Amino acid sequence: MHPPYRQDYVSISLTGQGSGGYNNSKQWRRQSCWRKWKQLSRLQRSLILFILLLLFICGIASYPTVTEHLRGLTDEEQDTDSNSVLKPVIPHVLPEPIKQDHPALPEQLSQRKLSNRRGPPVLQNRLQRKGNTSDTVAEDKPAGDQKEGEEEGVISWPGVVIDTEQATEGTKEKEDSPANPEAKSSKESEVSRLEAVREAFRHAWKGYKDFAWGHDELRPISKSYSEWFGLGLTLIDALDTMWILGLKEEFEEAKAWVATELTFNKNVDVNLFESTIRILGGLLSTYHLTGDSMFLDKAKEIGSRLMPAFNTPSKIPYSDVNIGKGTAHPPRWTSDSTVAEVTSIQLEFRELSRLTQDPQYEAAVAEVMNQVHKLDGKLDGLVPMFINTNNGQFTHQGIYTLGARADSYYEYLLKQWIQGGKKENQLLEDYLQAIEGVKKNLLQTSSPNGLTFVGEVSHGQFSPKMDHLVCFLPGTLALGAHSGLAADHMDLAKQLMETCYQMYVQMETGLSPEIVHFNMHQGSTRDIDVKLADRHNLLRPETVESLFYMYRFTKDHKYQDWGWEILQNFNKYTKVSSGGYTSINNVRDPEYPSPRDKMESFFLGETLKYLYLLFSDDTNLISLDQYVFNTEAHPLPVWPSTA
Ligand code: DMJ
Repeated sequence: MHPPYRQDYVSISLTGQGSGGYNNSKQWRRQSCWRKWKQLSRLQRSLILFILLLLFICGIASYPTVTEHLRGLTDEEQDTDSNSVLKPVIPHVLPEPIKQDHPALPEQLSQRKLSNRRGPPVLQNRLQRKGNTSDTVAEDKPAGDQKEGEEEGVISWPGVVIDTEQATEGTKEKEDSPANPEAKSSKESEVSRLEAVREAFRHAWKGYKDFAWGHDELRPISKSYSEWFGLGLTLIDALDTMWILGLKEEFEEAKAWVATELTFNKNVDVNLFESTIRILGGLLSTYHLTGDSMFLDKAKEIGSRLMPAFNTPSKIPYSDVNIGKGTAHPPRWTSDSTVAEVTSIQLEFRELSRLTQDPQYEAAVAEVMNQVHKLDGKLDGLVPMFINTNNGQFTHQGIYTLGARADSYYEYLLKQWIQGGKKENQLLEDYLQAIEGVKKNLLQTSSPNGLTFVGEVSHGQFSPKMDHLVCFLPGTLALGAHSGLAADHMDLAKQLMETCYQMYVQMETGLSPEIVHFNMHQGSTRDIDVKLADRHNLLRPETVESLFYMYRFTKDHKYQDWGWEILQNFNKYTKVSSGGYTSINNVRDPEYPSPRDKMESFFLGETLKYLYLLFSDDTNLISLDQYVFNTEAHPLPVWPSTA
């Protein structure tokens, strides 16, 4: 919540004698000032001149400090890497200063209502909004919609107040800027949007710091926390985001916690995939960005503690590892692992081997890729969702999806190929075959507006179901096209990007549900249906992730504008006034979105990071020719060519 805009004035009045009459002529004013000056005593005049001189000198003297502060860490502070054997591939990335050329006027900003326009004009006209927004909405509002004390623009939940007027606090743009980007200069718009993301991050961080410090996840409504692995998951996931956003103070306090409090010598079961992408990935990328070997040491420790997961009959890793005891096991009810999980740990373990010169990490994850490459049971390159850790075969065959349990398998085929310098042909072939498999088996268009979507196949039957998770695909396709693959991948990326955006814009809150179903029948009145159980939003990143890639490669500002709308809606419906953001249960009810009381670590690790990168026009801020993002948005270097 923002206090009302306040401006402080310091005034010096030169009280002159004979200040009786008022004459508005300029000449009179000039003469009058001069007369007043002359009427002052010599001492008074000297004092005033001395103060002016002093102010001038202070201004000059503070200039270097201010610029240094904006630049983030000084060179000496960054260069703490003298102990590490291997250096980062890419010189450390300095947080970019935010150039506040024309900071938005707070009083302008606080007055304006959040503009909540939905959709690109063309499609929005085509879509029949009425039919698109109602049918499957269940009433889950508590009795008495308008709660006591509720004002216009303020959503109240028990124990929480979300101020819808504070959306994108302090940085709102002129009315209708998404539809009218010329309303402000593009530089001005860039600066204010970047600052809005930083503001959102600070707000999320405040909640984490106040109520969940050192724990895994913030529960912002109950002002408490939840523990998953007991490893400060949010803090580690957010490290490189803080670095990239230039939040030096927050970064330093988090770094101090990692250095002094974080211990992996704990009798705790962790999920191999989740701890690899969030913890190992987060530590490795922070090491690369900062050059601080403390992060590499921590990465080595968690990496080696995760290795028991690979001690299985098939060498396909178990899902869970006890990092204190050095034991691993599958989930209690099965000996299967999830295909996406065992094939989306490769970027991190390969990088760990490169940095430590210890091949065991890379060998373990390469074995998994080689086995999956040869397995029967694929559909035109599409993989099933489960794999058995005893015999190394796919199980529960017949279901093919780009959503949960398979998604990042496809992402990591392409990204490993890029990470390794585009030499590993097997990875590329599997990726290209899979994309053809998507086109042949999973791609359809909706009715009435012809949105291209990726459905699922279940035992030969097509289902028009699409997870929000699938929205990583436009970005991955665009990255492939940028990396030299077929240009039609970019065409498909653009179509799917539009669809993912529509998954937001067609909802009453402007936020996507977890899963949608597309209508394919002629005569349908709406393209998108949402089942009652699928209406939640977990603050997921996939759409803004893809928007970032699309903007980087096309420079089409509509992608930034779409991301801007999404950020505003996160601020409007998920921001908790006491600090933090919450996932919500119902994206179709703007009056009662029903908070779930959890801020996932990926909101800080991914969602806000991708939004920041989306709004930045600096293509060197994590260059996509130098870095490849892991599936948790942690940038790892593309390996230097050894040829
Ligand atoms: C993240 O942990 C990763 O992006 C993962 O690949 C998928 N799920 C979440 C975000 O939605």
